Amino acid sequence: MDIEFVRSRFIKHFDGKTGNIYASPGRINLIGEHTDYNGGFVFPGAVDKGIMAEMRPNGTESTIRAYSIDLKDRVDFDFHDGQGPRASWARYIYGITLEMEKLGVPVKGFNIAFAGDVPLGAGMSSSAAMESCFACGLNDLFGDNKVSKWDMVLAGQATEHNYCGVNCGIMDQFASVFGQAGKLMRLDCRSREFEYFPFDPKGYKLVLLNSCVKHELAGSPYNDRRNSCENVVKHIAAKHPEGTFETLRDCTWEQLEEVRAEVGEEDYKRAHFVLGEKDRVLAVCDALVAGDYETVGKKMYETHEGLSKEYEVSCEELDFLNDIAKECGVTGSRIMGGGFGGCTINLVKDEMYEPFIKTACQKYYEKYGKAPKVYDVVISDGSRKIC
Ligand code: GAF
Repeated sequence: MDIEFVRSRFIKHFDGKTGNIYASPGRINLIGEHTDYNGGFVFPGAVDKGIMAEMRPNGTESTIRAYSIDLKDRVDFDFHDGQGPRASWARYIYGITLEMEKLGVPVKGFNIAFAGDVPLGAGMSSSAAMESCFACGLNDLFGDNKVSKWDMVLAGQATEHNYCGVNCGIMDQFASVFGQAGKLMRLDCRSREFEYFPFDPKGYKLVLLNSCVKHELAGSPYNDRRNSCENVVKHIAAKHPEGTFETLRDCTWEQLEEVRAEVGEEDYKRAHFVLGEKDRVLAVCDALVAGDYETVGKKMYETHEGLSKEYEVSCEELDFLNDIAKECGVTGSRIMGGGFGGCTINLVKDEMYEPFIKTACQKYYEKYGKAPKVYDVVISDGSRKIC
């Protein structure tokens, strides 16, 4: 992303003065989908696409003057007025400001202009990139950088819950804040312990194919999926008063079978996927350590199948891209992120890369009248101050 471009817009739209520039990335996730809010494991990494913001205190008590460079939209609001702005992009600024204030940061009014190159609605978490970028800026400008990285992750998640209507887990904000170049991270979402995994699969590439079906989690059945999982946990807990059951992480296959009839087939299927996915992430970690990419790929296909048939967060276009990957002999392929549109993530042997991309683009175009967008994955650093 171009620093000079963001700076020129900041200067033009405000009082001619410059501020500080901050950047935060979007993310990929190798495996471990919809496991974060179930206390399971995820395997994300930050990417080289994200959000860049220039920010500067403006001398007011609580007026935010915000400009979205990409949307060419300006919104001014008082973050203490109790309502906040209507524009959905500005609600991320509003929400994170209040959440950082709750953490003790004495935020005052500020000007902000921001732009992004992480594709919107592609399942690469442009929203977490915004939250963590703004949190990083507020922490630096008003908080002496005293707020910890984990608190910024949680502030981003709380922004989604409290101001944007998405009951998400912590994977996206975590990846955006903690990302490191060349490394994926295995996060245990229950204990919040994590480990960096250098990721340089010799002879393979990771590539995303964007179906260009725009995924939108707000108001989507994403929250329903989470409710289904919580319902299953409630039933299992009621049957086992002797145990502690907070999330599906605490539940076994046998316990799930015990409540199958009570919870109904739909909630059963959702939980069944989550238990399988929890195991798959661990299997992929072992396979990566052993350099066994065939197993990594096999697990990715299994995840796709589960997300499509059990969790039901796929769509025709994503299934089509997955089928093409299979036909081409691609090592692994699956829906990435929340689903309902967005990208597939593909683990492809170097020699298969060109023919796969060519075939996928051609066939997708023939069927849907548009080519999927292709993004080569470059694992990059997390939130940071640029200057
Ligand atoms: C979205 C959410 F924001 C994440 O918390 C996670 O649940 C993901 O969907 C699915 O793995 O990106």
